[in-house]
Amino acid sequence: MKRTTLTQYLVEQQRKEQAVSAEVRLLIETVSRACKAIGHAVSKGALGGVLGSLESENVQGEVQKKLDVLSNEILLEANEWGGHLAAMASEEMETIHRIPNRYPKGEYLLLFDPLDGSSNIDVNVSIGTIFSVLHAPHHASGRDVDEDDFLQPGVRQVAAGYAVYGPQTMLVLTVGTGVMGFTLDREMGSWVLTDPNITIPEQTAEFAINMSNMRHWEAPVKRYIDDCLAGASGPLGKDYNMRWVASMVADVHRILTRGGIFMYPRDQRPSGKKGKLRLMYEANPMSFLIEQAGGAAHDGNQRILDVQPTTLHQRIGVILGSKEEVERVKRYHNEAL
Ligand code: P6P
Repeated sequence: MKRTTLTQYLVEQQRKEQAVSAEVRLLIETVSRACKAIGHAVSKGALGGVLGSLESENVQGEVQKKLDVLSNEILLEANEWGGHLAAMASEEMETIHRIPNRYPKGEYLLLFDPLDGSSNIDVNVSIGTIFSVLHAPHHASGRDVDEDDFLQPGVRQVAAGYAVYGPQTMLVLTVGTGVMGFTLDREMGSWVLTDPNITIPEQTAEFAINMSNMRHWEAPVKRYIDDCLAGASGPLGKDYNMRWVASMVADVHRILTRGGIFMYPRDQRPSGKKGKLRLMYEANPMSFLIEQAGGAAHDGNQRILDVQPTTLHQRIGVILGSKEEVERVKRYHNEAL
């Protein structure tokens, strides 16, 4: 049976729908190759001497895992020379990484969380790479790119996706014309289109949240989870199941595959007032994918993709997934105003 590869899909998107430029096609193919290399390093585990933590901390103040730093380096090195980017930003780097002068510069910006779910690396649970592509606004002006050029609302993303390193290694991608899932054929080394036009069921009976934070939640979140826990005899009239992998890529992949609602809301702790997850390279790419698959993504106040960023590493509350459930949580927030 003829199988469509990532390259063929991107060429068709470039030719038929003008959905991607030649530069974006090259960028996505380069990122997908880097994800293959990251997945290979991850799969070696202890045999590759890459497990465990370093003495260093990242800009988030989180202890860096060896694989975090390795994954970041793989993405930087893969994308520096291609001529498609002006700069990159990463969860693992305090400031932006400009393309060195020895290479040509392009008109796009690449943002990534090189290895999300780090707390799961050493316990062999699925983790992933999240990426987001923006236009570089400075390009036309000829001035040097700076951090402010990255601070664009998520609605301006050109492309977004993730690789999930699990029982299968998959790449899930949108260029604004739907969500496509590719499975890595390890023998051929190619990404094969196995899940075309992924859509999320509007309804669900499965929620994902870290319940140990319950005492810190704001009232609307507590009300919603209480309603879910009340089951069929409660206001929602059905029994709910709960899942929490504590790896955003794995939780979002499950929701794209079978529906559900994912919640990492802001809470009442000083450290949680803005949420835990990062807007630019976690919430925005995942929200783009979720909306392209027919779901919704909200921060408790507004649509995540409409949020105007103010800093590169800012955090945000995240409520995303099956549209009907996200709308319900949004309604509970509005009723609490
Ligand atoms: P908690 C992983 O560290 C991460 O950034 C996301 O991938 C995940 O959804 C969340 O944090 C898990 O957080 O507090 O449950 O460990």
